[in-house]
Amino acid sequence: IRDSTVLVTGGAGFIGSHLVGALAPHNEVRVLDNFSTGSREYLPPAPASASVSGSTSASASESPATSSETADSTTVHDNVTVIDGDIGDPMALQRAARGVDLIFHQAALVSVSRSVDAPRRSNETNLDASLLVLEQARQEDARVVVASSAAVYGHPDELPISETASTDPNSPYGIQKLALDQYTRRYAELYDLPTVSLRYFNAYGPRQQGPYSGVISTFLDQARADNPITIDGNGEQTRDFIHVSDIVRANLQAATTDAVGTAYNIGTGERTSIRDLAELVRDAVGSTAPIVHREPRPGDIRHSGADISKARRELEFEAQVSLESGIRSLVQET
Ligand code: UD2
Repeated sequence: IRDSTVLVTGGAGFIGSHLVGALAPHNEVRVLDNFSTGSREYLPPAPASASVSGSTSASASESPATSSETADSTTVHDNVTVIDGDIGDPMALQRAARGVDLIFHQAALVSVSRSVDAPRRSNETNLDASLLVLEQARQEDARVVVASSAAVYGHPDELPISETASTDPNSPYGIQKLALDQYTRRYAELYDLPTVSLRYFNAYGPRQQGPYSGVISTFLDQARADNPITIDGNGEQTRDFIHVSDIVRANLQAATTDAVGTAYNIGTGERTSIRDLAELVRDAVGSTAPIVHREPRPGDIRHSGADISKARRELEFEAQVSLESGIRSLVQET
């Protein structure tokens, strides 16, 4: 997409920041992030002569600078304005969304286990505040692309999992994403808003960090430190791992598609066992770390893999990065 004014909620986070990087060259981008897990370092760097705060841009951007700069918003790049605030704060959200054509809603509390420990707290962000984002999109008459999750399916009743499989989430996180996913769909119908919901399978790539970061970054850290690679259970469980650059491409497709008002599985269509993954990562690093087995994770989903035919057909999206090359580039670039 080009010459649009775009809001990315969670734009300083793992997936959001990659999306901002792809959008910034050709669009005016707003980032709304509370920096709870995101980082300014993930945002595109300011050109050498640009100011880092205040209202002056060093050079004329493609689209006119319409953002009203205040004390808590900063220009980090000619085309990127950062609002340090919470999606649950209506004032911050309103300011960030003013005049936008398009919203990518990536902000969330992504930890499934935290949602189990504190369901109301995660519901506040993942559902209540997300509903504010949808309402803001309605206000601005903006298209909205929402980050949903394979977590909506819970233990799947079919493989590969199609969008019509039963949805029976087994965590508060999954319940929240399912409710958001359904709101997103119904906003298209009830308010004639172009909305798209993307059900991400297991995302991985640079900047996925922290205690809830996912098995690939955990294994990579372990392999690099020559620490034991910790497989939960027998390692025969499988996942559909999708590289963040493919997730970004799916979002860009969703930004222009006519096939709105619906949810798409965003995966590769390939399943990999955790045991194979451990070996892949160890080999890519050239590590001699031992592989050890722990107790299986309680409530762990056994197998997960996307049926990608709907995304291929209607969204014209297909993942391009194989797990092997995704892991290789992760090892080389980070
Ligand atoms: C993913 C998503 C989650 C939700 C869920 C839906 C991530 C990070 N999380 O959870 O947000 O959408 O899917 O079903 O993408 N494992 C090990 N050793 C480790 C860490 C993990 O064996 O050190 C195993 C773990 O037991 C599981 C698999 O690896 O079988 C994947 O774990 P994960 O936490 O990366 O992601 P998942 O599928 O639980």
